[in-house]
Amino acid sequence: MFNKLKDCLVDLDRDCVLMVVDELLKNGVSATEIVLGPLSSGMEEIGRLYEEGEYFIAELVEAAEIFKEAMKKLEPLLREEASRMSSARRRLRIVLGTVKGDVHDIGKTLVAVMLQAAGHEVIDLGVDVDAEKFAEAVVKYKPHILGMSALLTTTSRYMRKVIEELEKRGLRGRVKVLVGGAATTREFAEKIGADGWAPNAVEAVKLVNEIAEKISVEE
Ligand code: B12
Repeated sequence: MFNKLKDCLVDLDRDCVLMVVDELLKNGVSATEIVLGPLSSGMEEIGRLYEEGEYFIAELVEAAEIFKEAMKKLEPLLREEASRMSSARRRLRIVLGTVKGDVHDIGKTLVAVMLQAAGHEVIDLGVDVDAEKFAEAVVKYKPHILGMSALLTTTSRYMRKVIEELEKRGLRGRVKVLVGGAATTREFAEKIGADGWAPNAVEAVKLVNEIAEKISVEE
């Protein structure tokens, strides 16, 4: 049924997606597995079809809408599941945003939802966020963590600029910088001087919880 769900999404069949999501839930599959499994790999496949010239921007828009509609049903369950996986002793404050020039927000929002559900405070700056705005948010909210998302190769390079802006303003030592999004890798994160990287929302929560543990031990 996982394959069926992925196929329904790739075929942009909204009704089929919602129906199979219901069936999977009825069969006891977790919302986290559904979102990070077939729905995410369906989006990846849609990206591939776009790259190969079979799909166009209209199909990407449609896929995003279907994904968001499925999320309406899944989000309350995701929150419940993420709250159960939380083991952090300390609630951290996280400023999150998609970097300048990039409007992809599905993955970033998913990370925000799961982090909040795991007990952390999230300030979501939205999309197309420039280095100045990130730096100002660090001053204003005093977060423990700054999280950046990028889905485009071109915009992922901007993450380095944000880190440089923090350095320039003497703020770099105040926050841990985490990066993610389809255009990033662990190696990339290391290269630009970030403190961490995660491939998906569950791993992002684990990473933040690890940082929370370290902070509470240090204090
Ligand atoms: C849907 C989509 C769109 C939608 C976005 C709608 C929206 N509201 O987000 C729309 C139609 C707007 C769009 C536009 C474009 N897109 Co687009 N899009 C996609 C697609 C198909 C799916 C993205 C998605 O939502 N995935 C599902 C989520 C759940 O996964 P995720 O984002 O990766 O997030 C997870 C992890 O990465 C991680 N994570 C994410 N952020 C963070 C942050 C932190 C801190 C951490 C720790 C973890 C983390 O956790 C998340 C949850 O598990 C991808 C394909 C792909 N392979 O990603 C292409 C893709 C990203 N798009 C692409 C392109 C080229 C474009 C356009 C340039 C097309 C054009 N010519 O206009 C524009 C750019 C617009 C812009 N300026 O941003 C390319 C990018 C190629 C590249 N390497 O640069 C891709 C890869 C498609 C492809 N294969 O060619 N797109």
